[in-house]
Amino acid sequence: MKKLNPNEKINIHDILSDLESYRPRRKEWVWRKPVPNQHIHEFEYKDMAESLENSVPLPSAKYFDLIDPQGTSSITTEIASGRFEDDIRRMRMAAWHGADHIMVIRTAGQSHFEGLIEGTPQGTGGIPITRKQLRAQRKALDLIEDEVGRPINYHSYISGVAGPEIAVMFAEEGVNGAHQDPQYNVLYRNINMVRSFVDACEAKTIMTWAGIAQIDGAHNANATARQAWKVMPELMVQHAINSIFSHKVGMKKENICLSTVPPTAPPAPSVYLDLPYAVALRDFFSEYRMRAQQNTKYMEASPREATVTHTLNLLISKLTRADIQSTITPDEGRNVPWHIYNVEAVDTAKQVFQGLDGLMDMVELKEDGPLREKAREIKERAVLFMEEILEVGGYFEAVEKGFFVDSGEYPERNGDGIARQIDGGVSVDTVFKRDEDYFAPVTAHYGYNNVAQYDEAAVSDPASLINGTTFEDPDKIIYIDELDEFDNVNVRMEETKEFREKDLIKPEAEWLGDGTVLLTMMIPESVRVAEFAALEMAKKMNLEDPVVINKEVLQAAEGTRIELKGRLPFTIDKNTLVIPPEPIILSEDEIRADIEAQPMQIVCGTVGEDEHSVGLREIIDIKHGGIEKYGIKVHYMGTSVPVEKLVDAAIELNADAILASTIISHDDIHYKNMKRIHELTIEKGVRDKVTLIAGGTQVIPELAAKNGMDAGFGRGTKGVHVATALVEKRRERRED
Ligand code: Z98
Repeated sequence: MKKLNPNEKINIHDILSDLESYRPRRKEWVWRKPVPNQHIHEFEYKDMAESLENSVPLPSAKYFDLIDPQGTSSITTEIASGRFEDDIRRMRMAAWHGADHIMVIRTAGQSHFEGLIEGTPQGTGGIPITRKQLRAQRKALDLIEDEVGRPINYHSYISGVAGPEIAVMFAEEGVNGAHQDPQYNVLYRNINMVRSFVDACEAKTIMTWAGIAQIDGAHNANATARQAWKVMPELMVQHAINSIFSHKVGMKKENICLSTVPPTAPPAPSVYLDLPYAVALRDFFSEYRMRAQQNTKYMEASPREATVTHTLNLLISKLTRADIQSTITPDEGRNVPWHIYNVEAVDTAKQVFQGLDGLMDMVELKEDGPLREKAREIKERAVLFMEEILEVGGYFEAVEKGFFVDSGEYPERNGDGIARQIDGGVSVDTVFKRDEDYFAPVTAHYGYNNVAQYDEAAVSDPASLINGTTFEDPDKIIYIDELDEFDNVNVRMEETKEFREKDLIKPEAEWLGDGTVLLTMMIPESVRVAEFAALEMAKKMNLEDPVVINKEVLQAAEGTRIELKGRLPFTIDKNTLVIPPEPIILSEDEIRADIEAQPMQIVCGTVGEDEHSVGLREIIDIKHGGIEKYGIKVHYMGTSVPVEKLVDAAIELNADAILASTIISHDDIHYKNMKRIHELTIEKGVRDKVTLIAGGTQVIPELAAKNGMDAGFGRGTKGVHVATALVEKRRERRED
């Protein structure tokens, strides 16, 4: 396949073509490689990983040579628009920002499907996981990982009624990570427990064969419990059950990841509660991997609040350990699926890990006091919980008795746990004992297969009896393209083709061409009035289907912050845009070097009968990032300076340039003054020695040039723009 060009959009048609013969390049999960004590720019980083070949650094990186150090935790982004073809573009953006674990959420209800589905139907809350969808996304990720220069782990969900079938498909299609936990089936999807645990043996064996990293489902108790911080002992029990079960089935401990969430969020004293829990977990499960999920339970629609909670969660990860760091967005709370906030959350994780690099060289967690006492208490409660499970006869009995997701803090019980029956639930009575002569010539199969009675030599490799299964011989995979002629990617792409082929542009939040925009506004009214006023305003702006997605009270009577989404009813044709050439702005280092090599001095003042000084001070004062900071010597002559005086001063000081600030513009006096300065410098024979620059809110650069200036600057000008012009004009004069 042709390599991706960073300046071209990924071609979804290319991805979809010839999928039948596409084979994934690898199966197993790849961890980041730590590079301790790494030199990047002028810094030594203590615990960062290898850098990327291509990435989008943080905005402030422009002050640091555009470096983009990458932490050692794999960073997850969760993507779930419902259309896998749109998700591919999101994966690329997230990868450029530092995500190397791409989790696609599957469509609502798929965990109850009894088998695999084919084709590419549209999903709700996620995408339907199918072979074609997996193959297309893995193919795209293979290109994206080459582009950014780092392996990208692709991930989705195995738990559910069709777990073993999905596990086989994931192994075949190069999926590298998956959630698998029979307790998830039992508690949250009411799938029969016997079936779930039998299936889990098979699914986990297949995952082991393919090197797929596993994430468990314990964190769901956190999200479901009425008070998430009360279920900490139970969470440890759930982790223990799935972890040791997986290990006994054959999975390597380094591929078993515990899905842990800091249980609280502010206004709770969250770190005080969450840190002992994190420590207790890492004490008990030191050989296993930690997947630190962000708190989702207490996530509201405020992006600011979500980001702060995320940052506190990242601090816990840093103070303890996170092999995988998940990122989550406020979009779950406000139903704006997975757009720019995905990328922002990846940046938040990256930024915090960059900022906290080396923290543990300087601080350490106290070995005594409340941290260790609380951690010990959580562990004790967990051990007692596990002992009681054994006392009542085991896990199944404990589930029947409603031990799990009870709102009491163990050993307290409130009797409101999720109770399931051993002989109840979805797919009950679907487990059958294998026949004595059961014969399964397959790879990575759990339990006995009686192959010996047919061929002794094939016992450890039963698939050899059929010249390999689909695992050894992918050509045996039956690839079905589409089954539904209306609900598929081709139909959807036909509907959106003008956005790919015709240079038409619409904003997008969920799907290509959806036209969704987000508006933020402050309405000086109470929350209820503000909400309905905002909706009315959106209608008057011609936004379709406006919905308020976030309301935050500034003060009950004085004002409300409103965020609103709606759809633009029009498109823009790229070819009709008038885009002026991008102004060249020299880097700060280049300007400084030029001034250092040849010092520069200028004279400046507000000319004519004009007492305004603020604008010019913004341009010259070091405090405001003005030209002084580059080492330019500035002779400020004040306000209402006659143009003759300015020119004479320039001659006397042998200045490189005159900066004339002109605010008043009645009768075009500002342009008349410019013309006069230009003529005076000619009369006095210095025009070719001095750069003339005029600035002010009413100055139009083209008209300034017409009136004899070398450059003119209007509203929004910063010191760096003027410094760039001064350096460039002097260079041009030298060349002449
Ligand atoms: C997460 N975004 O953890 P359904 N298996 C396990 C799970 O934890 C989950 C599923 C399957 C969160 C989502 N987890 C929470 C062990 C979901 C999903 O039934 O298709 O939604 O299965 O990443």
